[in-house]
Amino acid sequence: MADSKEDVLEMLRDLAELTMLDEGDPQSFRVRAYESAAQAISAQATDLGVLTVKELQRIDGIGKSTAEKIRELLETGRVAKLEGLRQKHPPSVVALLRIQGLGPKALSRLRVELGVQSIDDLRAALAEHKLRPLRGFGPKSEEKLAQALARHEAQGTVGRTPISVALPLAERIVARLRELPGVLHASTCGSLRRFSETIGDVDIVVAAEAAEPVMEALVSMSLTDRVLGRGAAKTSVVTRRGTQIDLRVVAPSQLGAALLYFTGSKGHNIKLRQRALTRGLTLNEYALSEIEGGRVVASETEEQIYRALDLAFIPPVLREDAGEIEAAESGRLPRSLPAVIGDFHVHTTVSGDGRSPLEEVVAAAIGRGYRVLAITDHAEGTLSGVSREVLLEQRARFRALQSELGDALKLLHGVELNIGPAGELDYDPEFRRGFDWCLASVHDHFELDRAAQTHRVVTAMRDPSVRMIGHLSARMIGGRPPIELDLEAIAAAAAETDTALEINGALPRLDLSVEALRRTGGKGVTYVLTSDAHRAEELDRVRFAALNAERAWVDPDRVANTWSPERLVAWATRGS
Ligand code: DGT
Ligand code: CA
Ligand code: CA
Ligand code: ZN
Repeated sequence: MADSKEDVLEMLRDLAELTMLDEGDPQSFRVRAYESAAQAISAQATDLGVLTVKELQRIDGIGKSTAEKIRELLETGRVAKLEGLRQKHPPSVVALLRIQGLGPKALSRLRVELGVQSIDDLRAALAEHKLRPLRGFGPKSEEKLAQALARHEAQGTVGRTPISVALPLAERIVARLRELPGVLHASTCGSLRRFSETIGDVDIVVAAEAAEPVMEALVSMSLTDRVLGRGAAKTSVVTRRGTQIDLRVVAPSQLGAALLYFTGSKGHNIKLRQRALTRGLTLNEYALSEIEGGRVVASETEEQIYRALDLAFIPPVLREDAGEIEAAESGRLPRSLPAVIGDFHVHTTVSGDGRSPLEEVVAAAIGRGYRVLAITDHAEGTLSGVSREVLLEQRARFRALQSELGDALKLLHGVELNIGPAGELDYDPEFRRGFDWCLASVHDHFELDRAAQTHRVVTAMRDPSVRMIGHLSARMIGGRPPIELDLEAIAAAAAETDTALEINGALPRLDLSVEALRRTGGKGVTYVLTSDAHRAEELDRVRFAALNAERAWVDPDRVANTWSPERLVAWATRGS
């Protein structure tokens, strides 16, 4: 049964996406109606379940037909309109939309005229040059699409679910399973617990006395499309959006062994098992036990198992068989990151796409125990950007707010500048100097070559006002590929100019990536974890930035916003 706001939001987003495919038009009236309804719902604090159609309609941005669909979902767990659209546009077709430059209109023609229903179909059609003869396509756009498909496939995300989709989905399922009677523990395992960028399938481990009711609960969730397989303690289902969920239910006494096994990675597991063998032990998903006689040595918690293997506890994000076992053996695991005490990339309603006013963001930052907060709305060069006047007016409110706050929280009046194709920045040097904190990011011209991209970013770094580069690669996981960059040159310029590189915690971005962090690490670069929040609740995304940093073995001393408040403020303000 559907009972949460998240279900309604997912329904509205699916309706928007599938209607766009159906009508071949991202700007259609209906698509925008669903999108604005989703925005309105996400801002609602009330329990939707108690609202009637009439009351729902009173919410700004929700019309009659959307209100009826929300009631239909809440009462029946299904929406007929959506079911129909899903029949017409299966997940394999929706997946094609993630290819850059393939919009709903072109996609619809490829389906009708060439029968393209999946990435495999598209690859075959391109290989046989079937797009050329189509009116409005031709050899040029055929080649462009072939390149876009190659880039899409090179990201290794085809057939995998981006973490931005998988994590909220898994958290919803886990939250519901936790509420079931008899369930003592439920958590995600596999690549999701290791915080991989993309997920092959979602693994969930539950500890309960009886497996059947837990498996039944998953099968009957409204997000479940079909059951792939079912055993005594294991069930696999596929969601309506095409993501596979593997659920295992284990006895509470075996929870640690199960979590360890199903978290993986496979390489990590194999190394652990070899280590066990040299100690006369065997390790499987039930327990660590003695080979002779079978006495169980440890099984209840992961900590106990690591300890029995003479290892320090290894955090899930490090379990990639990248030297972590050797490091755990000799006490050289990276130190975990201290608490984050400030954020340096945060938007308010002053940005066209910001949703929370300044006061709310500040209150949320104080609630998180922050000591420093830079507010960085968009400069005029971006679509959601604003004029000098608006920023100056914001600065005046800012100074007033600061004097009310006293020493509790140091506010920095900042801005997110746009980096032009040749490294140009918004406004003029003097206006930029008036800010306490400027970050600069790439938001367009993704097609430039490596030398040009590197040049534009390094040029921005050399501007005296720029203290940090935002989402360096501008990638969207599973969508837009990263821009091409010479990371060695970027790291050198960042260290030389003392320009920080952001670790952006928005799940679709996670930018710098783990790979880019590894390649720029150890070169004197300072990193800053940020949320890039567009609403106050999103400040919490900084924890994803921290996980990404830990996954990349980043040295905590290189992460500025985990320093002491004195050191951080002195660095951020250059002592002024
Ligand atoms: P994914 O789903 O492709 O994103 O990656 P994982 O790591 O979630 O892989 P998955 O779902 O196939 O399996 C979940 C965990 O189960 C994996 O991380 C480790 C464990 N596992 C799976 N197959 C094997 C195996 O053949 N040997 C060992 N030792 N462990 C395995
Ligand atoms: Ca998995
Ligand atoms: Ca799996
Ligand atoms: Zn931003």
